[in-house]
Amino acid sequence: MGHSRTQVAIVGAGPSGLLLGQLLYRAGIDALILERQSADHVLGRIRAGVLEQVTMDLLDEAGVGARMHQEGMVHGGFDLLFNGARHRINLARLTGGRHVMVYGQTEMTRDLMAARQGAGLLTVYEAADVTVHDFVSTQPSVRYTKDGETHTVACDFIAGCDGFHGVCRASIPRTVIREYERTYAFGWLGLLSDTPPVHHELIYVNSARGFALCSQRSASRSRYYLQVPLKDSTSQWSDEAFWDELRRRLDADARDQLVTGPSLEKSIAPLRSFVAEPMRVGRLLLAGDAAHIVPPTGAKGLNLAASDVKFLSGALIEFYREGSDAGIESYSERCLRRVWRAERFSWWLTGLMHQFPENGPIGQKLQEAELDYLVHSEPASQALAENYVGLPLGFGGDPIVREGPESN
Ligand code: RFL
Ligand code: PHB
Repeated sequence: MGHSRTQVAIVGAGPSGLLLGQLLYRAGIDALILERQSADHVLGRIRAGVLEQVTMDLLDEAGVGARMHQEGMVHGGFDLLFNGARHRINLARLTGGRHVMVYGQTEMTRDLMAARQGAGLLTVYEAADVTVHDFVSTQPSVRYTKDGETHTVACDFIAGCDGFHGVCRASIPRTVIREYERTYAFGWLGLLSDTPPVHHELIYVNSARGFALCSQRSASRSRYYLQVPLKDSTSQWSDEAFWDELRRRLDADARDQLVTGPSLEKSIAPLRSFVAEPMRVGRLLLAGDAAHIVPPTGAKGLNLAASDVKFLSGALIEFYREGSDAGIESYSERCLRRVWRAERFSWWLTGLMHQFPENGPIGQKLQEAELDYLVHSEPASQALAENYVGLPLGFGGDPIVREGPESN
């Protein structure tokens, strides 16, 4: 049985864990990362594609932003397609010049892994049976098995970056943590292909046949999604069936432009809205999908993970440099304010864009009326754009109260 010590034990080597590890390393704080899967498995998961400014800035701060700036695609807008017609949401104009970056989570993870390896830092992949202990004390520890041997790591803090199905949140007594959840009756069937994207920006589609999304990873690699019933499996969806259904949900122009090809990957992701409160119990701090899930419609999941990590790394750096636990104490509250705003936005956009059979034809008509309002009202477009590019980290000071002469 091996014994060792680190300052911060990080469970999970997804974007949250790797980004936290890199920021701590640059601040001179020692961290060990434990990951259940192999590195190849982690890189094989095709997930997010849209980064907000907060995430881009944090990648720069971690010293891993170079390839993103070179290869990522800056998008100043996206299209909403409904009632057979497309309308552009001009993010840059509506938000005073802000934009998003289209750069795959896979590539971001690859950059973080390379930086960690380059710095000679330890990530234990295929760490089995990870357990967390004594986190409501100043001497927590984590235990894991690797190649049949059990290891105990003593630490000051445990960072639970182990995603929705991880062990960290599950180890917190139910009396201390409250979970809010909604599951949806449909999922997203995603297809990745080496074909040029149908459009230079993203297209979010509301159609009577269900939601669709046209996204991309590069000038020659596309990512498409279809809303499908939760009971569907990928084996029911041949590439042909996928492309046929996508064509049916697109407008005539996009249908003509669409280039199809063999899929490189196909998977179904269930949709969920979920928040666990609080995000810290003693010296166990949850970050990213371990604490909250949003349906992917608003492209917020990875970006929320990044803002959690920003707050968490800041709190830990403050603790080690200044001996202050103020940042640790306020961690959960600071994160949750931003989390709930992103939950609200993702919930709303999901409700607006997907088919809910229980709402019947009137549901479809109401969605179309709201979308029509959204693209023709400047304030409504602005609210959409402001949320899509990402609310600023410190957003939320005093409420804005405007008083005109008529309010006397
Ligand atoms: P992850 O990526 O799930 O990583 C958690 C890691 O922890 C490991 N783990 C364990 N390790 C040790 N011991 C255990 N007991 C463990 N249990 C689990 C896991 O193997 C894994 O490696 O969570 P993290 O780091 O918090 O990152 C969150 C993001 O991955 C997620 O929010 C986004 O992918 C969500 N998301 C999107 N977010 C965006 O911001 N923009 C998007 O455009 C976007 N599109 C998406 C998405 C998620 C999707 N799916 C598949 C859910 C599109 C899709 C289809
Ligand atoms: C993606 O490219 O995977 C993607 C883009 C935008 C979203 C969700 C997923 O809202």
